Amino acid sequence: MADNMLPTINAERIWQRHLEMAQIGATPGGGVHRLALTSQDIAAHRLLAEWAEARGFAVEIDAMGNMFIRRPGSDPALAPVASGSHTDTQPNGGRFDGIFGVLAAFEALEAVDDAGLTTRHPLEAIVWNNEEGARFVPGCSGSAVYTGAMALDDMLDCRDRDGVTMRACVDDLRAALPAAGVRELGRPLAGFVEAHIEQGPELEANGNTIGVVGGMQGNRRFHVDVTGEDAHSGTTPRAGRKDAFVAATDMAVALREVFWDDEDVVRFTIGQFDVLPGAKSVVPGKASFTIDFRHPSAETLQELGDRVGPVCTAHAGPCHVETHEISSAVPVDFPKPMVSRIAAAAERRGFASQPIYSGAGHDARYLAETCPAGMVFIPCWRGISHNEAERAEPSDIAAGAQVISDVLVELAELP
Ligand code: HGY
Ligand code: MN
Ligand code: MN
Repeated sequence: MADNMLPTINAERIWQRHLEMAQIGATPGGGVHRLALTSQDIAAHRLLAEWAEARGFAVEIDAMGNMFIRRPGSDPALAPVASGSHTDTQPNGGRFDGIFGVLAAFEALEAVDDAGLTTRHPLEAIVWNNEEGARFVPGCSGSAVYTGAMALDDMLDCRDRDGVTMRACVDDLRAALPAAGVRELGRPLAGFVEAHIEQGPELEANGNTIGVVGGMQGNRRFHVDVTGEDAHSGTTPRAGRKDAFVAATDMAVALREVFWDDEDVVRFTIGQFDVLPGAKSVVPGKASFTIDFRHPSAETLQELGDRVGPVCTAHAGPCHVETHEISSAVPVDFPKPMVSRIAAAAERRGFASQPIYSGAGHDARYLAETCPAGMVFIPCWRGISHNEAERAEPSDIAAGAQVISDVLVELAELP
């Protein structure tokens, strides 16, 4: 298709849609609190579905709560070409993480529709359920169940901290969108590209607009439970204590040393740390914490990750410790033809671009196991993300959406 035939996205429209979406779950600090399939997240799905219905696009939901918005192609027998990301956020998330990829995908469908273009393959904009894993652990369960990397019933049986199941939340989503069709789980896609803010400083530092993502590092996540004995803080001698906080902090300090590398490539984070009963005059009998470990090397992930259990046991003292591996994902490289296609699309549009590697995890990781997949990054202010101060510029959002639209249109013409 001649370059001048490629539809042009509407920069103002996609920016206004970001501002509208940012109202759903808006926090006083300027961020967004929209945990997976809470009423706020369901409201975001409903708003998107309203926009889709106004366009005459079909809306479907699968058994894992993933939502698919489709613009038909000339050959309905062909698998859809898709783009998308997630609407759920971290507890104090930003206004662009995830939602930019969803709105870039939707804008691509709208630009093609405005241009009156008939594509061979259907085009789809997808909202993957529970990417962040802030409410239901593990994250990316929507895309992982879609691709078969995680089991549907296991993920539907997951409970949040209040004991609510994912299954009940998917039912709530379907009840909120009664007009949505039922999508069978795992229907193949002919290709998938995801747009996302970089969540790192590289593009901004280099003055580039588009990051052509070559791959994504792997991860291993653990939950560590330490059991000691509640005791009176005034009468219990140190020698007689089974202080779970002391044991857990000894473990954390020891783990930080094990995961310390001078090259600063290892990403080791203890993001949740709970102490019970949490009373100032009670020696804690329970402590638990999470480990989020990431690295680009599968061997290092294996070697260092396997040390979590033994290190925790060695520092348990008089307490008992159990380490559970919550989830793991190997590093992924996107197929070269897709990476080149994205780079060429950015080049044709004259966007300053560079190759880049993703430190963050994304749904495209799982899609890459089932179809040609790739990612497009845009800069975010100082690389800040998972933070209410997260910020992206309208011009970069428009550029990212334009590359997504161009790539989707090209893919939709392939046999
Ligand atoms: O944690 C991640 O990498 C993603 O932002 N959920
Ligand atoms: Mn994200
Ligand atoms: Mn995120």
